Amino acid sequence: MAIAREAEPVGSLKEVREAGLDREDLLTVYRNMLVTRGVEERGHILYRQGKIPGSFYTGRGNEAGSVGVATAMGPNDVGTPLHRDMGVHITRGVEPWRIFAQYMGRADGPTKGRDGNVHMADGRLGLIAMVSHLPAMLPVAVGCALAFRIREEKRVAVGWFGEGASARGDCHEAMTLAGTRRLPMVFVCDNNQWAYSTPTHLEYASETVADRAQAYGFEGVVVDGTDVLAVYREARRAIEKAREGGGPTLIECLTLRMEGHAVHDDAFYVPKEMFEEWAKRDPIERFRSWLKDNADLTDEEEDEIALEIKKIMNDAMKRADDSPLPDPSTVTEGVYATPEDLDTPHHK
Ligand SMILES: Cc1ncc(C[n+]2csc(CCOP(=O)(O)OP(=O)(O)O)c2C)c(N)n1
Ligand SMILES: [Mg+2]
Repeated sequence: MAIAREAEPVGSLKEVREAGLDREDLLTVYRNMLVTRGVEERGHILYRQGKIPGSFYTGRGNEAGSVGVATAMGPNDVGTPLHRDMGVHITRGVEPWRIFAQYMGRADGPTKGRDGNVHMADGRLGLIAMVSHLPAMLPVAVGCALAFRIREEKRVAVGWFGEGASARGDCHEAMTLAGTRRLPMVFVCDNNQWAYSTPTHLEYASETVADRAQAYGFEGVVVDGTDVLAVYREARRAIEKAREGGGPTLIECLTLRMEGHAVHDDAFYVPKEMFEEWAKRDPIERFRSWLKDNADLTDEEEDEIALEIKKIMNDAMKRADDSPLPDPSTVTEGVYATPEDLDTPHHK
């Protein structure tokens, strides 16, 4: 039997209000999920057009996990999102055209054309860009949490990791330090049931990843990663608990990776039935029907939002395409931070 708590689904609008979201917030969450998917769907088009150098990664199926957690973060909190967490960038306010520019290696992407992939973040929005080595960003996030503790700031660090990456030593080190020092840290496991072609039973021997939290001295919770409201509620609880000195939480968001590991992988090793089963639990479809049943989302409103997103995507694609490739003479710029780069609320 699992040790970690299993999160309850969020039922009514009343419960959602108690968790801190009004109707306008709910529609913002819905928009952010649609933009997240829209960006990645357009990314596929750019890839097929030969406009994306290198590979292309998406987080299809993880829109609720990424948007739900980011919605619960405070403005001065810090996060280290990974390759399945586009929704974090979108929710924190990265404009879609800058992501398309990033995909295409253009000068207006967050890395100013230094990288054509998801190793990106806008530091002004409290996000730190990932490196490929997984889960190397967890110790970085824990370091932020330690800094907040030392400076006596009421801020929280959120670190993401995959269930496959949880097998590595840096995950253990990060959780040990966060647990022993009771740091203001929230660990979010994007458990999409595959680490490339490795299934979960070959990744960890416990029933859930969140079961490990108890051994590190903090709470573990498993949440349905296709239910954006349940994710939000658990993330908010964990973040506010950490802010008030209650120590870390490990939230495991259970989903299925709905595409290959990256665009070069057709996921032939994932049973067809598994895709069919999880397709019925599409996070955006689930939230849309919840909004209709519980928050009076009308057909007109839905069409209006869909049109709005389509326009954002079209304008963003065009604006990104107009962005130039970086000037080679600037290649050494951005290697080290300037005093101006560090003059943000997140670096104070
Ligand atoms: C230390 C390290 N080893 C191997 C890799 C190659 N690699 C990239 S993604 C990946 C699978 C990761 O699986 P998981 O942590 O479950 O994340 P997911 O991609 O499923 O979101 C691997 C093995 C890497 N990036 N870093
Ligand atoms: Mg995985």
